[in-house]
This record gives sequence, C-alpha cells and structure tokens, in this order.
Amino acid sequence: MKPLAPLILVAWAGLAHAAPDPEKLYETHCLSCHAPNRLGGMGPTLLPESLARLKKPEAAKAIAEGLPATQMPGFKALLNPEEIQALAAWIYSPPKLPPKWDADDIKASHIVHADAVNLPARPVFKADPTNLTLVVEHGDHHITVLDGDVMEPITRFPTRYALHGGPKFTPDGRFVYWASRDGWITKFDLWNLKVVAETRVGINTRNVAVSSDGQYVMAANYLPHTLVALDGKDLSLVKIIPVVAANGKSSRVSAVYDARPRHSFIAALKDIPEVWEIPYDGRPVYKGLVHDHQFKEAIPEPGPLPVRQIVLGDYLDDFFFDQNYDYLLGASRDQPKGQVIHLSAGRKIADLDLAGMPHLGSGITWDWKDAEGKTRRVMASPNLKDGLISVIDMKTWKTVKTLPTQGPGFFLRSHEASPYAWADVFFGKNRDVMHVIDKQSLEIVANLKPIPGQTATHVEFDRYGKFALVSIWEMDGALIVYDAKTLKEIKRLPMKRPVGKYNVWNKTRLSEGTSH
Ligand code: DHE
Repeated sequence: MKPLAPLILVAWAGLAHAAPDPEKLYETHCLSCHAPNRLGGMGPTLLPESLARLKKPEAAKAIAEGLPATQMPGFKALLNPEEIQALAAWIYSPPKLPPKWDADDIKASHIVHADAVNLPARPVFKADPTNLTLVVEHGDHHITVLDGDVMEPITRFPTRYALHGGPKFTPDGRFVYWASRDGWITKFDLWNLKVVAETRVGINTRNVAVSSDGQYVMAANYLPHTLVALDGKDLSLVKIIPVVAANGKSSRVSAVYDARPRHSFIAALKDIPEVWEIPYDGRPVYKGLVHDHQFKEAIPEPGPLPVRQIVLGDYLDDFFFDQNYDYLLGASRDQPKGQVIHLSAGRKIADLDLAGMPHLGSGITWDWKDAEGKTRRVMASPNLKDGLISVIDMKTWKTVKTLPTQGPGFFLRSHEASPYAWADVFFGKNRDVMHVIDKQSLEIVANLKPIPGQTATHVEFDRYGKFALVSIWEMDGALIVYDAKTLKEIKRLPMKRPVGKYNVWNKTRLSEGTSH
C-alpha cells in the first residue's frame, strides 16, 4: 500500500497542471464547422487576419456562450474556462500550413441553386422593384428587403457570416451580388427573392464589383493576394489575377470598383504603390503601359480582363471617383495624404489638403454656389480620426471648408432631391448624434439624436429622396425612417445591428449622394 500513495499524487498533480491542448480541442469541437486549417466552412474563418476585428475576450465569450441567431453553440458545458481561454488564444496564432485558396478550392465551393435558375423576369411582389432597399443586418447576419414607397419589409432572409462592402446590382436592378468577409460571393434574384448561386473566392475578402454589362463579378481579397473574376450568370470562375507589383512584391486588395463610363474595374491595393485598371470590354492593355498613348507597339496582354498597372509615388487604398470616373481621389489609411489621380493619364495631378484621416470612400458630390454666386462642383468627405468634414472643390482641388463635427464619422450621404447631407458621428461619446448639413451654407442645421446612447450611422434615401433611413447600430437596434424634408421621425423598424442600406434606383443610377 505504502508506495502507491505518492504515485497517485504525482499522477493527479500532473493531470491538474496539464495545460489544455487547443489544437486537439479544435479538432474535437470546432473542425466540423470551421474546417481543417481554420479556413472556415459553415462557420467563419478563424485565422488572425480574419479575426482582426474581434477582440479576444469576445472570442472567448462566443466559444463559451455561442452566438445568438447563428449555428454557433455555446461550449461552456463541455469545456472548462481554462480550455476556452486556450482555444480563444490559439485561433489568433498563425496556422502551421500557410493558408491557400486556389482555383480548385474556388471551383469545389461553387453552388448553383437549380430552383432559382431561369425564373420569370417579373417580380413576385407588388412593390416598385426600382425602389426596393436592402438592409444588411450584422447582428444575426440577415438581409431585409424593404418596399421603398411605404418602408415596409417584403422579406428577411439569412446571409453568410459578416457581409462587408455594398451589395452591387445589375443595371436592371434584378440581380444583386454581395461578399462576406470570409470569401463567399452570393448572387440573389431580387425579383424572385431567391439565392441563385454562391462561390467562395478567398479566405479574407473585402468586396465585390459588377461590370456594367453584367458579364463579370470581380472580388477583392486580402487573403490570398488575388482578384477573382466570376461569371455574372452563375458565379463560375473566369480568372484568378494574382496581385503582384512590377517589383515582385504581392499585395492585399483593399477594394475593387466598377468604373462604369470607362468599362473597367479599378482596384485599390494595400501594400504596393499602384492602382490597377482592368478593362472588361475587350480593349487591349499593353504590357508596361503607364500612359494610354505609350507602348502601342508592345504586345497586348493575352486573355480576358488584362491588367493596366498604374504605378504611383505613394500608397493609396481608400478611393473616391468623380461622377465620370475621370479622376480618382485617393488616400492611404497609413499615410492619410490625399491625392488626385487622372486615370487616363495614369498619374497624380494634385495633392489634397486634408487633415486627420479622411474617409474618401464615403464621400459625396453636389453643386455648391460660392459667395459670388458661382456654381462649383464640390466633394465632401468624413474623417475617421478627427471630428471634421472636408469640402473640396472638384476643379481646383482646394479645400473650401473644414466643418467641425461632434466626433470622427464614418458615412456621409445625400440625394439629388435633398438640400441636406447627413453625417454620422461614429466614434466617441457622441456616437448617437446624426448631423444634418445644409449643402449650400455648408453649416450643420440640425443634430438628431434618434436614441440617446446608441450608435446612429449610415443614411440611405429612397428613390425620390423623400425618406432618409438611419441605422441604429446595436444588437436590438432599429431602422429609423425620417421625412427627409421636415427631419421628423416617421417610423421605427426593429432590426438586429443594421448597418448599410442600398436602394436599387440610387445605386443603379449612380446617384451623386451615395456610393457606387
Ligand atoms: Fe467598410 C464599404 C473599407 C470597416 C461597413 N468599407 C467599404 C468599402 C471599403 C471599406 C473599401 C467600399 C467597398 C464597397 O462598398 O464595395 N471598412 C473598410 C475598412 O478598411 C475598415 C475601416 C476596416 C475593415 O476592417 O475593413 C472598414 N466597414 C467597416 C466597419 O466597421 C463597418 C461599419 C461594419 C462592417 O461591415 O464591418 C463597415 N463598409 C461598411 C459598409 C459599406 C462599407 C456598410 C458600404 C457602404 C455603402 O453605402 O456603400
């Protein structure tokens, strides 16, 4: 009997101190949904790049308690607190194998829903299809489709996890495409209210753009460093474009845009000082081309969707375009100095005088009468770091006004029919305030506070500019419908952390008051 006691003690002590093995725990409890190598499947990708926006304590809470209105269950009955902490810490570490997502992975992920193909080209509802508004609800990953005439929901359906960037419509407004942060691109038939197809293009994706002829859908990836072109009909793979600079360095793609009048996609690149233009109308691009008139004798790039690499002196990854897409106004989040690039010339033509960290991507334009009564085209941009809005003359590129606000903002929106621009105060103690700015006096004329203490953000208008919709960005949030003229609240629709809203007419007609 005597020698046994210390042995048992040693074994017990060993067990009590054995650190949890997070990799094993992942295999047992997480792998079936989040996939081998943490690349994501039914559940989202669990790699440092894709978790950058989730704080570690929140990850531990999600593991313990699950996530409401998703397939993610709570594990606190199965795992002890130490195991949960170990697992939460481990998913923020780099994976053993470098993550890959290539043509085979993209093709294998492709899903076409047979019941949504070849449906009649007429809406299954009575509402005006050109005045529908999509609301992306982040709280439980849903989209609500609103009838824009009466601001009533027509339908609400689940989406992939964490959509980002604006959904993009075909020119007739029938089909719409969107991207999830973990790489899923979805095509939705808005007249038949059905998902048509889905393809996973990457591991960490930024957004999508749709060519103005509806032929291509282009997706921008952070991981891998690629642009991926899909067929607009069924989202089958057309081309993977590796994003590599002239000097061999590869880059994340911040976003991709459709430059409709130019019949090309424009890509913003995070890690290299280049802007890429990718024509989709079949016109050739000559290797080494910097200016349109040069290198005409050179050999054109073969195949569809050739790349024109515009080499710049600085990094630019946040873009705004003038309405004709002749000019690109760009800034970088790391060196937030604004610049104007003439796209056809392929070079910088002016510097912008902007303080803080302008959010050019959220800019809008309108005609403004100056003190002498001269009409000038101006562009206004919110600021992610400072409480101010910059108003820039689109001819001289000079700042005509810096308007102080109650804190840094994210989105600025207006409509041709409205005398006002609406600007949120997304960050800080005044995040519940929505400024209403007179587009002529360039002064704030109202400070709305829809729900004290709750973040008010992102405004979108209906087709006619009659209603202004404000998101209350909280789990039990709401969409607040204002009369855009009187600024009086008309109604509240309860929603789960609603963020962006997208009106078919305003987006397909390139309204100057919204993003495209
Ligand atoms: Fe966005 C659009 C970049 C964080 C909500 N966001 C865009 C676009 C870019 C961009 C380049 C334009 C693409 C498009 O519309 O197709 N966003 C970034 C960032 O770099 C940033 C600061 C950090 C990041 O991690 O990505 C960022 N964005 C956010 C958020 O935190 C928001 C509020 C919530 C979310 O979705 O994660 C957010 N971004 C949006 C929305 C749009 C958007 C709603 C589309 C606006 C529109 O009206 O078109």
